[in-house]
Amino acid sequence: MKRTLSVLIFLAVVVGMGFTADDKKAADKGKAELVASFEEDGDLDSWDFNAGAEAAIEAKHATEGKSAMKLTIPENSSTDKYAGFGCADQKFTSVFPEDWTPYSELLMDIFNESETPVAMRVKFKSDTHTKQFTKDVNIPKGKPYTLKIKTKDIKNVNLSAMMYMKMFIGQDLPVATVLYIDNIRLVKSDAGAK
Ligand SMILES: [Ca+2]
Repeated sequence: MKRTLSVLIFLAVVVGMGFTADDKKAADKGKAELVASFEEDGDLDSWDFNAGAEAAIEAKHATEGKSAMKLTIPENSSTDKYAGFGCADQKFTSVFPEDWTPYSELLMDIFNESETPVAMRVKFKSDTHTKQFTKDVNIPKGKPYTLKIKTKDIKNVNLSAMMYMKMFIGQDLPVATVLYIDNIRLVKSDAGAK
């Protein structure tokens, strides 16, 4: 009898822990606000692609919904090292909130399908392009990867007046690079959620 009770208590604890983990997961998900999921061709209209970069919606490497954006960056002739994607001004505000102060982190799921890791730069601007900050990032090859940029690490820009984000290569690429990008989201900070 005593042993049965112990087993029951043990099970209750395990089940209780299970619920706790699920609750935490749900809470974490609730704190992330979806910015872009790239589900249909029209979703590309809010973005600019330049210096030879091309984008398409494909049902591959999706981490949110059914599709992701396939971004192809051509091998570089060194005439333009800024091939990539991004959005500014009205396009920016159609995708992102202008005020990033309630958020702690920008997340973006990326699958780098090329043979090598790729070094990229992410540039942010605020206050009608007068303030800017560039962060270097390295995208590993051949595995699901989540790019995470903490808003507190975005220096020298006014987080309450954001109006530009661009992700581009800052190097010559010997071969074309293919990235699948999905589930761009902003995570609410604990302070902002209270
Ligand atoms: Ca998606």
